[in-house]
Amino acid sequence: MSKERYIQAKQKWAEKQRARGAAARPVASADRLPPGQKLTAGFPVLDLGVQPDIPLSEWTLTLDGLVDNPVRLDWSQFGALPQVSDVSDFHCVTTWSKYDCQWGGVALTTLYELARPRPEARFVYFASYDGYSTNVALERCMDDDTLVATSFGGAPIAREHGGPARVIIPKLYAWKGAKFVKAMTFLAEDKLGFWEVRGYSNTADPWTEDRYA
Ligand SMILES: Nc1nc2c(c(=O)[nH]1)N[C@H]1C(S)=C(S)[C@@H](COP(=O)(O)O)O[C@H]1N2
Ligand SMILES: [Mo]
Repeated sequence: MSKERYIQAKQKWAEKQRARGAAARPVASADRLPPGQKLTAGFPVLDLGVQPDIPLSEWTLTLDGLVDNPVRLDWSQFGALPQVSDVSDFHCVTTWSKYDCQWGGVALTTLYELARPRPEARFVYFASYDGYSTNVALERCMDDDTLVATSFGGAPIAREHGGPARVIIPKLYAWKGAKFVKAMTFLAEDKLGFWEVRGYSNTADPWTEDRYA
């Protein structure tokens, strides 16, 4: 990934956090409902039929692959990293969208900085406690609205929505955001995740209705 993109993302984060001040104010995206989507007031649950129960004392997040500093963070180490909050819209490929989701957690750029991926790392593969996986190009997820979230609406993320921690990548269809996230592996070559091997688009852009491969 280019240094420039990474620096850009961090700068945008700083601007957002500064603009927001102590009380989090919603910062909505300029374009709202992507083509073919319907707004929902609720919050549907999509999973593989398993909602793993992970006690915080057993939770870890592993950052590995092509990195100079592989780490396994426990809950308190994760909580000691700089925390950010962000408000974003959520688009599921099954055509529902939810506006103004207020997420709190650690920016992906912070985890990137900690693990120090080597220059040849261009993809990240997310693995979850329920056996789910998904993959994203670093160019698409090292951005100012992308985080490993541990809170939603100011409260810990409910188990059904992927707690203790889930990935949020607002600009991609929501299957690219792993609930119950357990590991992020940095790779030189792309490796398809659970839905990607089952016919869903690898790029997953809601704005171009990039739903299926
Ligand atoms: N671990 C895991 N993450 C997952 C999924 C899953 O089944 N398991 N489903 C994905 C899909 S298809 C969507 S739309 C969102 C749903 O998040 P929600 O259940 O909080 O609405 O999580 C994504 N991340
Ligand atoms: Mo989805």
